Amino acid sequence: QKVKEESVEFLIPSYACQRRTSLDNHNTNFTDALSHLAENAELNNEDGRAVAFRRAAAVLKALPVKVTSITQLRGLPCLGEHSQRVIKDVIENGVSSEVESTIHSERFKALKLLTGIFGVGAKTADRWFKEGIQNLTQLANSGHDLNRAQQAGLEHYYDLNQPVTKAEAEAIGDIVKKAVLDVLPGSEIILTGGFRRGKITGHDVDFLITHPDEGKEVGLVSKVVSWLTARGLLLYQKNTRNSYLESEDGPAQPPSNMDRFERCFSIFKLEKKEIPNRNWRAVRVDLVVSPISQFAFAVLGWTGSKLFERELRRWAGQVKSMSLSSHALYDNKQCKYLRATSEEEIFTHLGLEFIPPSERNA
Ligand code: 8DG
Ligand code: MN
Ligand code: MN
Repeated sequence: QKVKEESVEFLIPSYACQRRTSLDNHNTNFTDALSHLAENAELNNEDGRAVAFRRAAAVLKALPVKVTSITQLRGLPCLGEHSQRVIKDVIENGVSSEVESTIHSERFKALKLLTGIFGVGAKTADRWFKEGIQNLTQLANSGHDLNRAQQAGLEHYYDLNQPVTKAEAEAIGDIVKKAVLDVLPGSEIILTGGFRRGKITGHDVDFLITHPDEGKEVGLVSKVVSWLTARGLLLYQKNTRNSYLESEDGPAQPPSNMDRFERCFSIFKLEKKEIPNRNWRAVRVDLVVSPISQFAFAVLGWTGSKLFERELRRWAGQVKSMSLSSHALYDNKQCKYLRATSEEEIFTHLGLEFIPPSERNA
């Protein structure tokens, strides 16, 4: 499958995990349009449609040139009729009328605003919208009982919708690292998520923690959370303990793509001297602890992008008859787990060329 640019042809394989996608996107006009439609589909709980738009956008992100003519798209994978129509509209008119009417609709605007509250998903937002709630004031006046996460989300709405910078992520990293080493010397901590892929801002900060002696890491999340709480550094935290169990006859299948690591979804209080009157801002932080034996899988699973992860699992299942999770890789033909101590080894098991984190921005 090829795209023609003058006499040059580029090979674009169909799974996002088979190709390199840097942050250098030459087709933002198209990928933004398709991402809006994907987002709209997600808000409508139309998962299949959403993934189709995400895959189409990812193909355009991987192209080394800016698309200027529909004929360049011939032979490219993952571009369905609907996506092609949107791209054609953007080429011919600068914008897609479908995208424009979608993002300016009351429904889209309200659902986006409401799901922008930490703790509020598409289903909740849709229920509220149907009750006539379209903004934060209406929500606050509605008399709805908000759960603890949503209360914190509403309280820190502004901060949590401000991008987190790399410098802020590193500042939080220094503090969390201190906490981790204080409660369990010898632990290792790495920054995962978008920052590991080279993004300069993010919606949160993702940390993965382990310890070289298997088993020592058990209970680490709660100890780190206590350390941070004692110093007034957490505005909210929800702790989940490890619930992953390898069974004899195959990998434990977590529901959807949620893994079962010991983890904490938190809102961090980051000191910022330059913010007047307050001297701090709120930042979403995810802490995940993995046993060393699963660490390579955890690193791969928490580095993203979300679509890249999804494509890795689809490749594993459809092409290799394997099940990949953030805990393990299981070969359904050989009926055994395939061990790995590095991301490179996992790609090799999967029969894929190694794609470094900075090229996983699908
Ligand atoms: P951003 O924060 O900069 O906006 O982007 P990101 O870092 O890529 O997104 P993210 O929402 O923070 O997710 C980071 C990675 O973590 C992504 O690949 C998906 C993965 N992830 C979750 N939740 C879970 C989960 O419950 N299990 C597993 N295995 N991965 C998860 O976000
Ligand atoms: Mn993130
Ligand atoms: Mn995250």
